Amino acid sequence: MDLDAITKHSALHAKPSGLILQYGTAGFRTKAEHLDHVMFRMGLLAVLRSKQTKSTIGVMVTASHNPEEDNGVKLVDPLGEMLAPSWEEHATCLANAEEQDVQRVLLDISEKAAVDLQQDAFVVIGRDTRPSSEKLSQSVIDGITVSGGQFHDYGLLTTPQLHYMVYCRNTQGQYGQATTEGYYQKLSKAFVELTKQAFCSGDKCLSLKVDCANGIGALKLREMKNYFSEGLSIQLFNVGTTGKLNHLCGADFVKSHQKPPQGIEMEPNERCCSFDGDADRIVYYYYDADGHFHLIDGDKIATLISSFLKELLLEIGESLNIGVVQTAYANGSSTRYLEEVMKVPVYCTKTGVKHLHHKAQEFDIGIYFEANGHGTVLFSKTAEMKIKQLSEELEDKKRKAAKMLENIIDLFNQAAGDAISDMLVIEAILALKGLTVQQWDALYTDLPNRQLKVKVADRQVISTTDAERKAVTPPGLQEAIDNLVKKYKLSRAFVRPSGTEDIVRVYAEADSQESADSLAHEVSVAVF
Ligand code: NG1
Ligand code: ZN
Repeated sequence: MDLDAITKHSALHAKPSGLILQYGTAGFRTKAEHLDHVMFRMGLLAVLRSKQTKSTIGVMVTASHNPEEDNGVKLVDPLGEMLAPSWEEHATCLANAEEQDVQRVLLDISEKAAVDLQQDAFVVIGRDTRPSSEKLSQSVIDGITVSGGQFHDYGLLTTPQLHYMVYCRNTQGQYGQATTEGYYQKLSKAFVELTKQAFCSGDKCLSLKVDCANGIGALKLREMKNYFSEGLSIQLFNVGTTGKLNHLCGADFVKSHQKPPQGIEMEPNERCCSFDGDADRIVYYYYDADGHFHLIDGDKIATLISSFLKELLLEIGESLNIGVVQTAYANGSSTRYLEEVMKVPVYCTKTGVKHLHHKAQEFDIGIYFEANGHGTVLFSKTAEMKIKQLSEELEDKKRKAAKMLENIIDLFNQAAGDAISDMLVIEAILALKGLTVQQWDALYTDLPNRQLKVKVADRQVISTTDAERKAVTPPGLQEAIDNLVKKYKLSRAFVRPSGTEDIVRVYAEADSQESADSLAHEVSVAVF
């Protein structure tokens, strides 16, 4: 590494003085104009991580569901996973180093992480459709090239596609071809195979309206549509030609406002879904005949998928262990339904997919979803091999079930939560089971809930334990929350500092919407 060249280039991507940023739940995220130095430095860091792991590393330029003016960056580790926690710290140190310290911090990281600087480095880059993303990804490339790394720039990609590319490249093509073409082929082949069995294929039960949040999902879904044109009819809305990214639309808007996005025409009982700005989240919804809006969030998606997988496992007579992983934001009704009715073990982790993903890896089949619609299903190597073997050995109905499981494995993105892949799984399950959106929704009734954001001077004064369900500091806060919760029926509430915004999040649920609203409000006052 030519440290002098790095110093010279670094000056061209100068850090605004006094700016301190943290590698948070989903990397760095803030106003786009403050990110040039972070991008350059993440190019440098990706090279070090690649040298250390002797693998391809990914860099994704996106701020997901944040407003269009924001941007962000995260690194993707060799198996398509989120960056390891110790490297998140290195990322924060490097991003915040003053200009004259960049060289020293780089050498420090190399030493601490035992990076062999002679090793080759390869980095792949993807970006979302934000106006600022192209220039920012050029700064990442500048960081990579000046530190002697090789790179491939995929240009516009959904976040989960970039995760997929990294995974493919580090498993020598075993997982799939590391191209968008390879991604489309893998998923569409699995989808077409799976839905061949569906008794209602071809008619209107396989038609869906998709709100693309005016983001990258529109471009990619449009490309992909050609691969399964006969199996599923998709109509795209909010495709980015007129509207602003994530503005009054997208999965985050629909989930947090509990209302439909603008820019979509919905008929009663019609199945609709929304992606977020980088297409790693999905939620479903519909209007009933009385004009009531029904949201089907990540919890209900996890439930549908769990029940389908459990049925298939029963059919093939194999006792692979299933676990469902949620966060504190999971609706209490979903947890109860999964545990008591479906009898599947449920685990709660801290917010942020890296925590859920990690926990899900403990099972043969780990199903994880955040309530906001971010999730996927992971299959262990043992489970995958067993299912493959059974699909060759078994006969008739059992063989059919094993084949379905094989296709489901291919259809789920094993590297990250993926709106396109999840959508295809859900559509396939609904078709195979002959379920309408209303029947799916009726699995259980969500407890009324409310999420609020509270602006405080320093959100870090709040620390939590028990997978963020209990506040440890400031003193007295948890007692105050406990006392408020006692006033309502079927109630629960918690607070935690956001990892992506400078706010504290308040969550409350109770037996009625009024109660949930007023509990959330009272807890906000206790926080403030
Ligand atoms: P924060 O801001 O830490 O609550 C939000 C979401 C997470 C996750 C990340 C990353 C909620 C309550 N929080 O995190 O689930 O998706 O963004 O995008 O939805
Ligand atoms: Zn996202």
